Amino acid sequence: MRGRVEKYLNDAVDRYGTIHLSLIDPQNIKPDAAGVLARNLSEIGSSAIMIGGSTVVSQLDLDEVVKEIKRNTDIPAILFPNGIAGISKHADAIFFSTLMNSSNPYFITGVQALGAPLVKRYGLEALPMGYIVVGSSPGTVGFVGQASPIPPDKPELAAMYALAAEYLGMRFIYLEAGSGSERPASLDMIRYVRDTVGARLIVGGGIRTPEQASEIAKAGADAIVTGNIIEESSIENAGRLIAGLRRRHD
Ligand code: 1GP
Repeated sequence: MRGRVEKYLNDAVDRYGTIHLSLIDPQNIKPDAAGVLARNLSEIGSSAIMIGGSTVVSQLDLDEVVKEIKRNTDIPAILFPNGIAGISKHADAIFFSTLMNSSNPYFITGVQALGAPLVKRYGLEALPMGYIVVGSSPGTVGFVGQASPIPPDKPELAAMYALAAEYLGMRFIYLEAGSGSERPASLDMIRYVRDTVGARLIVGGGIRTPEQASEIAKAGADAIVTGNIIEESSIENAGRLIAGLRRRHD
């Protein structure tokens, strides 16, 4: 069943070709600053705010950050949880993910079973996602999630996992190279996955420049996620990146 946020995301992809999603880690920012940042990101054309991080442990901190984001913007606030602490009742939706290539069942179905009743109780829209960790330097997410990252030169393996996720009913596939990764997912891998599945394809991790974003869009991504460039450099950088994506489509 497709809800309001999923329809919004699909409409945005139809309209802009490739959309931009902003990732805010609630551990790296104060609630007030998160609200201002989210407002600015929405003004420069980011389509939604994702909130999460691989090491989030405080649901209280998360709640405050999500509340301020909701107070300051109209674009959807979508949880991008690392576990139970990543669930907030103040958000609009949750990327309800399974870490497809983890070697630990906890990250494949265990934490999902624990979190599902809470998602229901809070009335969060669940966006079913196959989350695939890729590349040679996935960093924290690869370590914490006990993933066997898919090597950049094995695009067919990423496509196999993506296809399995799609057959399992997931409507979103996320190719995750890891926050702050040296390199984003390889273009060959993105193209291979794009040619294999019809699900919405989200690519994130290590994307820093408009040129990289443009190439990734050309390779077939429906959505590009940036986290570090929003937190570390200026918002103008994200603005240039989004403007580049829009120009591609016009
Ligand atoms: C991490 O893919 C996201 O989960 C974003 O990565 O912080 O490198 O932009 P960056």
